[in-house]
Amino acid sequence: LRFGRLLLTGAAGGLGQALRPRLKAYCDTLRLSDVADLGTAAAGEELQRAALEDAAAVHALLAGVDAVVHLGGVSTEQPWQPILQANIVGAYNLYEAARRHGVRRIVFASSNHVTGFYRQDEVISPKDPVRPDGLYGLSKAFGENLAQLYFDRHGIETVSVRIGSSFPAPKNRRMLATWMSFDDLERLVMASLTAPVVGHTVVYGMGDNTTTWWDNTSARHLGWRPQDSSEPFRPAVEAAEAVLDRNDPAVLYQGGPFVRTGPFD
Ligand code: 15L
Repeated sequence: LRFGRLLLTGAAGGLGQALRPRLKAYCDTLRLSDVADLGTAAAGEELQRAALEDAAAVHALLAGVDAVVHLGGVSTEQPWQPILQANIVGAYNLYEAARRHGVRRIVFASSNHVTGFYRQDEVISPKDPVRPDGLYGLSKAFGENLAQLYFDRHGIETVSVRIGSSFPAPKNRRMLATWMSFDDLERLVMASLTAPVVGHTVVYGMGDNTTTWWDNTSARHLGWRPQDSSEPFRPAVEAAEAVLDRNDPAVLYQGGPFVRTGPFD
C-alpha cells in the first residue's frame, strides 16, 4: 500500500466504476465521491456524495487525503451551464481545497477533446497548442491551465491525462487510434501518482495502438508505457463499420463526432 487515503471523484462514472476496485489495492482508505449514487461502501471505502460546484462540500472531500484522482465532472459535450458548474467552478473548488488541505498531487482526467480540432493526419504532442472541439474540450483546457497555475504558485503537482477512449473495447474505427484499456488506464494513473517528480505533466491516455495521432515522448519521465493494443479488435471493428466519408468533419478531425456536437445550433 502506497497511500493512506486516496480520493476518487466521479466514482460513479464509467471510468470511476472501473478504477474503484483497482485503486483499493494501493491505499488503506479509498474515499469515493460523485453526485450520483455510489451504492454501499466495501471494506476500506468511504462514500462522500458531493456536487463539485459546492465549495464547502468539496472542501470537506479533501480533508485528510494524500492524493486525488479527479474524474468528476461533465464528460461529454453539453450546454454551457452544467459544464461551467462541474468542470470550471468544480475544478477551481477542487484545487482550492487541495491547496488549503496541503494535498500534493492530483491526477486530472483531461480529454483528447482539448486538441480535438487537429486532423487525423497529424501526429501531435502535449507541447502543441490546444485546439478544443467544443465547450467540453475547452473546459478541460481550463482544468489543465488551472493545474499549471497551482503548480507554479503552490507546488501542487498534477498529471493531466488527456484520455482518448477508455472502454472495454474500441467501438468504432476512430477508437482504433484513441482506445486505451482499463489495465493501461490503471497503470497510467498509478505511474502518475507515484512518479517521483511530475510538476505539471500532460500525457495522452492511449493504448499501444498501431494507428496513433499522439506522441507522448515528453511524458516518458512518468515511467509508463501502454501495453494493450487496439489491433486485435480491428477486424471486427472494420467489419461492423462501413468505410467512412473523409469529407465528414467527424471523420476528418481527431475529436470525431464531438466536433459537430453541442450547443452551437
Ligand atoms: C471523452 O472525453 C468522453 O468522456 C468519452 O465518453 C469518449 O467519448 C471519449 O472522449 C472519446 O473521445 O472517445
